Amino acid sequence: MKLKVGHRDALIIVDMQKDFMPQGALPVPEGDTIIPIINNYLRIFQESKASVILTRDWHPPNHISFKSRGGLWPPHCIRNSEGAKFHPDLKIPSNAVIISKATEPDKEAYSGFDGTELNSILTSRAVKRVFICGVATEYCVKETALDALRLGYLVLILNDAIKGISKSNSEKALELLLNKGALIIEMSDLLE
Ligand code: VGL
Ligand code: ZN
Repeated sequence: MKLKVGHRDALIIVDMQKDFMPQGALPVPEGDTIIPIINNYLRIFQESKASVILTRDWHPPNHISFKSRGGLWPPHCIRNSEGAKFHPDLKIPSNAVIISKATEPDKEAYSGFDGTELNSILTSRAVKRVFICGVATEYCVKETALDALRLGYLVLILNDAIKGISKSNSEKALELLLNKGALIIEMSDLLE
């Protein structure tokens, strides 16, 4: 049985920004290789009148997650910088909703739902299922999916359109998501 995408579905594309791509400040290996696949999902979701959401990491210059403040990461995705831009090859529809997250200096927020309007936007559109792709599997994809599960959405992870920083941590993240009730699917599971 193939899934038919409809107007109560949302495609959530997580953090497909230049700094997370090879050459970026915090590269996800092969992060750019999923762009053509995401573009194909974008076409399907647009044709089906589903919602399209893009999250972006949108840090202030002194964000708590940066090494300078004792965090894990080199500076990345500083708001309004070149590295915070979406990859130019992504075919972003004009009606896509952009969700900026981790915008507060003293608070980490890996999930697209954390401190944002995302849940209220999806609720107002009566969205029931969220299809999640992007980077990084074991950080922002994982936490966005976990929040979506907690909030009561049916969560589908697009396994051919995610990339992680570490292979083993990504596998663990997917296992956790499966255990919590997410479904892991790929392009061939969708009716085109
Ligand atoms: C992310 C590390 C730091 C992500 C964001 O988008 O997965 N990872 N900030
Ligand atoms: Zn970040």
